[in-house]
Amino acid sequence: MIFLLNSLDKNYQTKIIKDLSKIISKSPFFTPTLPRFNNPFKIKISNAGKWGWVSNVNGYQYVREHPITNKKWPKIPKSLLFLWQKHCCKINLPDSCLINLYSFPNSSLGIHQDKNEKDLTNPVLSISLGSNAIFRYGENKNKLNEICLKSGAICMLKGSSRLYYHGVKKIQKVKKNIIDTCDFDCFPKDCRINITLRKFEF
Ligand code: MD6
Ligand code: FE
Repeated sequence: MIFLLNSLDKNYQTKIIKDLSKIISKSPFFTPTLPRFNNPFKIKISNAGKWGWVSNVNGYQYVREHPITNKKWPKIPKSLLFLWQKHCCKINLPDSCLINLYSFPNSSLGIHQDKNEKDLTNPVLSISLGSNAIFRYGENKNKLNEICLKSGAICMLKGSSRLYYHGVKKIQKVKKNIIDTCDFDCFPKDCRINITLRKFEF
């Protein structure tokens, strides 16, 4: 797993948060549920791009439409496509952008692998914004490393780390949360947002 801590400056983070607010105005956050017993995740999600990741009683899936509005997902903003081109690939662009919302204080995300994509040789790129995440990752489920992902951090699953296990143990409030500074009603106070860019189709 590759970590680029402090990768994005405040201006760039602000631009992304503004672009996200436009996505959320058309495609509101919703609570996914776990496949087996249908119990809710401790985060909310939304998507942009041709394919949006969802989870419900039927399993994990990539779908073309928002499950509540039944509308197509908004386009992935240029600010995010540019980061993919810079760090992953100039030619093949992502067709899926998952937006995870962690509302302080008790959001978390279980240990998982990202393996619902058709071609697992394509990388996954993630961007962290707002509150800190205590992020756990590793090749082996029982031997995980821990790192603090702050606002502006980029991380990537690529090459030999593509199928690493990972999850968010907890969220830590920060003194100055850049999302609060931006003052958009769609984002709760002290939240963390994580964006993951992927190529779902071949
Ligand atoms: C999160 N991230 O940071 C959850 N997946 O909130 C992920 O699940 C993730 O950070 C694939 C690649 C990078 C990630
Ligand atoms: Fe993941």
